[in-house]
This record gives sequence, C-alpha cells and structure tokens, in this order.
Amino acid sequence: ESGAQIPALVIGTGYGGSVAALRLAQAGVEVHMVEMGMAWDAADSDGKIFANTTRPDRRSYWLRTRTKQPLSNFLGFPLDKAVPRYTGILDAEDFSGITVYQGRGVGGGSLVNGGMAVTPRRERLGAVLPTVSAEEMYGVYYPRANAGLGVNEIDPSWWDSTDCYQYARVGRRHAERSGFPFVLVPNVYDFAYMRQEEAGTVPKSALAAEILYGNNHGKKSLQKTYLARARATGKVSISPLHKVTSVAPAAGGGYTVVIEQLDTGGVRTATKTVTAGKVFFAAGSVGTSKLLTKLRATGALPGLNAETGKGWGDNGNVMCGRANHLWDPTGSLQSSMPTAGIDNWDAGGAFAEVAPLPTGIETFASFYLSITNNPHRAEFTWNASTGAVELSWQRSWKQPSIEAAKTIFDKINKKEGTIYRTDLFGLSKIWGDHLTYHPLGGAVLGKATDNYGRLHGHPGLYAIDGSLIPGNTTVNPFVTITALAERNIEQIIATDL
Ligand code: FAE
Repeated sequence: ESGAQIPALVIGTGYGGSVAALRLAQAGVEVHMVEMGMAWDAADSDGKIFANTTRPDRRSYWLRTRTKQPLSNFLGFPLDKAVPRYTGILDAEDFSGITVYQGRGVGGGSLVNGGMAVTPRRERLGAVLPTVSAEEMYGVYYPRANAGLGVNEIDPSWWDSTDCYQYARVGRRHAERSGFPFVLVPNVYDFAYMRQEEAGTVPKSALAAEILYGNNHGKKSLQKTYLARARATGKVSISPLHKVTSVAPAAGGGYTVVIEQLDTGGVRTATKTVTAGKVFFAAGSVGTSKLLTKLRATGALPGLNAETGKGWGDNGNVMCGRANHLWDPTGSLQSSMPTAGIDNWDAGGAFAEVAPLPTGIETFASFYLSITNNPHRAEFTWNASTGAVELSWQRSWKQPSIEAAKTIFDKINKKEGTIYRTDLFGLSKIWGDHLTYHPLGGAVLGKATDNYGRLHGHPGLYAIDGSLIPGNTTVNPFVTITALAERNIEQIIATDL
C-alpha cells in the first residue's frame, strides 16, 4: 500500500526476481515483489487457467486487439485473429527493427517458454560471461539453478519410440545424415507427467499443444518452483497487475518507488508510492533496460553510468521451416515441449532447436528455432518527445544469423533433396527474422553494474535478470540467467545486508 516501507523490493517475477526473492527471504529479509502481469492462479470460464496455442483468446496477448503469432501464416493462410484487449500472458513488444516476445505474469517468461533448460558448454562460458569464474558457475551455481528449477531429462528409449517425438527423430535423422552433432536437451516439463499424458491417465498439456500461452499441467514454471518456495518462507508477498514506473533516491535514505495498479484492460486504477531499502531490477532484459534508460535520462537516477541501456542482443534467434518428403512424416501428434538440438556452434555459429509444429495434422514440415552467434548489439535510448524508450536494432542485423543457420539447413536440404518452407512467415518468406524470444543485455555485468549486478552510482540498486548478460548465451538462456542470479544474490546477501 502507498506509504509502505519495504526492506527489499523486487521488480518482476521471472527467473532473476524469483531467485532474489527466495534467497533474500531465506536470509531473513522481508521481500515485496511487484509484477505488471496477472497472477495466473484462477481458472477462466472454460475451466482452464491458460489458453491453448491453437485457440488464442483474450488470455493470450498483452494488450493487443489482434494476435501476433510468431508463425503468422500456414499454407498461404494468415493465422492471426481479433481478440479482446486484455492483460494476457504473451507480450509481442514491437520496436522499430524487432518484435520481442516476453511472458507477462507471476512467473515471467517461465509461463510461456518452451522449458528447454540448457547449460552452455563450459568452454563457451568465456564468451558468454567473460568476467565470471567458470569453476564457480559449473561447480556451484549451474547445479544449484538446475536443482531449483526442477530440470529433468527425457528417457532416451521413450524418446526413441513415442509418437509425440517422431518430429524430433526426423530432425535427428536429417542432422546425422549431414554429419551434424545432435543433442537431447533437458527441460523443466515433467517428463513422467508427459508419459502419463500419452497413456491417457491424466489431463493433457504438452500433448494437447499447450505452450505459448501457458501450460495447464506438467510444466514446472517458476510458480511451482522458486516462487512456491519463496512464498512458503512467509516473508515474500507479490502484487500482480502492478507496474513500477519510477525509482529515485528518497530523502531519508533508500528509494522512492512509484507503482501503477492496472485493471485487466491495462488502464491505471491507482498510483502508489512506497519506500524501499533495496531495489532489485528483475523486469527482464527489456523491462529493466527500459526503466533504467528512462530513469537515467530523466534525472531520477543520475548516478547510473553511460553503459546503461547498451549491449543488448537477440541471442541470434532466427526461425525457419523445411518441407520434407512424403516418406518423412513428422507426425500429427507433436509434444509442444522441444527436447533436442543440432549443435553446429563451433563450425557454423548456430545451435538449432528442433521445434514442434503442433497443429494436430500431418504437415510434412520440420521447424527450427536457431540460436546463432550474431555480433550485433543494440542500444536503448530515451525519446523525450514521445516519452518512450527506443531500441536501435535494425532488421538487416539478422543477416549473420541467417548465414549461420544456413550452415546447417542448406547442407541438410542438399543432402535430403528438400527445400525451405516459404509459407510460415508471410508470402514467399523463408526466414523468421523479425523477432526474438531471448532478449539479453541492457545492464551488462561489469559495465552498467559491478561484477555482481550492483548498479553504479546508487548503492542498494541491483540488476538481477537477463539484462546482465551481454546479448548471447550460445543456447537457450534461462538456466544461465538463473545461475548468474544465484551467484550474485549470494554475494549481495553476504556483503550488503
Ligand atoms: P522475465 O522472465 O521476462 O521476467 C520479467 C518479469 O518482469 C515479467 O513477468 C514482466 O511482466 C515483469 N515486468 C517487466 N516490467 C515491469 C515493470 N515495470 N513493473 C513490474 N513488472 C515488470 O525475465 N528460454 C530458455 O532457456 N528455454 C526455452 O525453451 C525458452 N523458450 C522461450 C519461448 C518463448 C515463447 C519466450 C517468449 C521465451 C523463451 N525463453 C526460453 C526465454 C526465457 O523465457 C527468458 O530468457 C527468461 O524468461 C528471462 O528471464 P528474466 O528473469 O530476465
């Protein structure tokens, strides 16, 4: 409530925020978390909390009147449709050169993501987090993060035989015939539950195409892991549908935090001002960067340094589909949880996730989300005349990502005698190069912050989310975001409390 004094305020309830809240609470600190999205803890009129990927409704998008599906077309037909404007779960946030997809709600990106829980290869950490000790990360913090997230591995013999991963086995066959290393990757979806789905003994989620707009069963989102443990301490409270708009030094010490309460139409219904001893920016790479860029430019936090808003990357995301021969069906039943990837990072700068296309019909299509070694880094800037934060990313900057992905798929197409799909992202368009699922950077570790996420110039302010990571993780990012948060909060608790 307005006027409250809060020892530790956490902005956002994604990976970084959830780690911070749990560890602070375990150290005896009262924590309040502020989340702009909804709680996602109550069923809607259809008896379900989350909407199905194949049937988007008002729950699906953050304050849009039309869906903006990552795969916009199929066999020449546009897929998007009108939906009521609502504080839905997936934000397709448009900047001039890129659309950044993000989760909105208690649990952040863990609500909407594919659950792929990938630890980068150790020899690549130097490029990902150059100022962090690999020994510490692989000895302590990656194992801690994997345990805290509930990461599990799929039984390879089941993967080899189940109908729902036929599409992934086609991906393996094609990768291996072209000589590419193929890896099974862990996930936070409970594979024991998925096997019960297959047996028909529990309600279906992954096998009912639930992914982009939330999973009703089976997925261990942060609501079920870190946040459940944080709440169980009795020291963590959460305000959903509350958005932080300002943080500034308070006269008597600490920080004045301004928070707007929203209704489900996105309209502000109240403005609250609280005082916090410490503030953790965990609003995600884009959310944290937008706040810090604005607060620095408008003079609310004048001590932030010139690195604020810089070093932003898209993790090199680019999508594509391939058209398979009739003798290579990918299956009408596809688990929505990806489990495998093609690792051509060292030779070609690409790690391609074999992604599901859970349409319920045979498509003869293979679909991939590639993570590539894209060198471009963008910057957030404050536009005083529009009162908005802008991002300098250019659409043409995806070209190195396309080239990297082609090192895999041109070769596979040649070997298999197949072609790219041209119907998935609009007419005659091969590459999904307009988006990212993996925003990273904007408050880079050791640049905008010290080596543990302390923001320069304002003691008691921290960045503790994907904004710390300088633009690329070589694989899917949330395990690294979680492990880095575990590392940083341990140091902060030991020295700053
Ligand atoms: P994040 O989880 O985005 O949490 C930030 C939270 O802060 C959100 O809940 C926001 O609503 C909230 N927020 C923002 N601004 C404010 C404000 N001003 N006031 C209050 N609250 C605010 O941040 N990663 C993987 O590793 N594996 C995958 O399989 C995978 N699949 C993905 C699929 C999709 C469709 C998407 C969108 C992402 C995927 N990701 C995946 C990326 C992953 O979800 C993302 O890197 C993390 O969620 C980022 O974690 P953060 O803690 O940085």
